[in-house]
Amino acid sequence: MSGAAWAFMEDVIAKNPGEPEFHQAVQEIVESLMPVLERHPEYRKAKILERIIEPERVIMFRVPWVDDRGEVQVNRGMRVEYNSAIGPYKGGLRFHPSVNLGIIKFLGFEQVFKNALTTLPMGGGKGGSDFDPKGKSDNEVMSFCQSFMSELFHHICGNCDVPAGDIGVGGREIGFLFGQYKKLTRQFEGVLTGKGLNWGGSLIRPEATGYGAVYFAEEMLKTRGESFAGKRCVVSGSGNVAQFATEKVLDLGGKPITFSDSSGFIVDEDGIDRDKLAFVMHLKNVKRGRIKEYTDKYPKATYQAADPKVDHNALWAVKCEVALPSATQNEININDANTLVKNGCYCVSEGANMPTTPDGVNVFLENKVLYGPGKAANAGGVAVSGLEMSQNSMRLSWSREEVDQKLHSIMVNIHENCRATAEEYGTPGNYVNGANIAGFLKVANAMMDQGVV
Ligand code: NDP
Ligand code: 2IT
Repeated sequence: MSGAAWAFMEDVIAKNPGEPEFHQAVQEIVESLMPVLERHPEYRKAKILERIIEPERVIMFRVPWVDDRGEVQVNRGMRVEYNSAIGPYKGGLRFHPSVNLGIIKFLGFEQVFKNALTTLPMGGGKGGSDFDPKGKSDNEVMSFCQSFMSELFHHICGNCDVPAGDIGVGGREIGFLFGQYKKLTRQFEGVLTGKGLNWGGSLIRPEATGYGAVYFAEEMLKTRGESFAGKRCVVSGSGNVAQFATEKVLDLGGKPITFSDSSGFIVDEDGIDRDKLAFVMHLKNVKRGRIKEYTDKYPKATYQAADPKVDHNALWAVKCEVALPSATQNEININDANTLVKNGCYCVSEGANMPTTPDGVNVFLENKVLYGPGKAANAGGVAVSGLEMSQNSMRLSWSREEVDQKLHSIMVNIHENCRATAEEYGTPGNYVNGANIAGFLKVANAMMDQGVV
């Protein structure tokens, strides 16, 4: 890192103590942007970088609720309204015990650039809670969601801030949150995306992130005259993104062989076909079970429990050509990246947000791996959220084919924009720089137009 970038980061770390994921996300952007700031003294003068890393607003609140035993529980809720230069704040809500302000800030920060890449008019934001939906009854999840929305509704609306799902927040949670918003405001509006199909949701929204990550990988593979046909694909996670990434890999003739959750992972050397995927979808979405149960149904597959004591994730030692990390941040470290490369993996498309550590990213770049960073590769989810907002405003809904075709062309565009921008700034093939610079330029120019606000 250059001296100027170091000095900048020292200030960021001092001002935002105890937020390592946020520092990590900012540092990557700062490194990518140094050549841009050199070319554009007007951004330096207007302190665009200093302003863009500062959230416009942070809201933190108490979420009290009563569990099934009649006991009072207290969680913490938050919403980081990061940047509204190009549209209303837009980004998901994460419900997971690990949630803290630093994690929500890193996610909100990444969202600003990601949303700009979609070409749709959406600013960036993120929210969530340390609430753990795992093991809770539907009634407890509803009580929590209602209490969470009883505060959040003061801050969101269809034209100002539009949350959606993320880890631990899917169709069930969005339903409870929407119901409470409507009760409190008497407004039936597009204030959340990922809604049910018969009350304002968009076709293809559940599929969009996973499909989009695979469309992005397909574009990267095409630059080397390759396709998914016959490729062994290692997928992490077994939630929304992992499931639909797997579905699209099958559509394109690839061979998905793994799923994971926080307890461990399964490997199915015969390949995960559509019937097996349907089993996983039912297991995870309806039964809310664990991925280990896959081996009860398909005994030829193997299960390995996660080992938090080791400095690698054994999932990434499964031999593959394509890796689709789709669980959580920092799930691929430098050891995992080296193992993937050593075993012949040459395409990594990130369904998750920031799943690779910075030294892991360097391994991919040094080894000329086709590496699609999350803020480009997983932008399909928020892009279809943007399309859901458009349909809500027009009070109509598009067909499955129409939305999928728009998603596909958005992902092709994002890929081309990242590719061309990386080349323009002297780092051909580096999609990290391409995504960071292209996303930044759009937001920075809007901020320049709008004055010091
Ligand atoms: P889900 O809650 O549907 O699934 C999350 C999956 O990841 C589960 O299998 C979960 O396992 C696993 N997981 C979560 N936390 C950890 C952890 N700390 N260690 C190991 N495994 C973990 O979430 P999504 O599929 O929606 O999200 C997955 C990733 O994709 C996240 O990084 C999210 O930010 C990103 N993303 C999601 C988008 C969306 O539209 N949903 C859009 C863009 C990005 P377990 O059940 O054990 O917790
Ligand atoms: O990280 C993400 O892009 C999401 N969780 C989806 C956000 C959205 O508003 O659809």
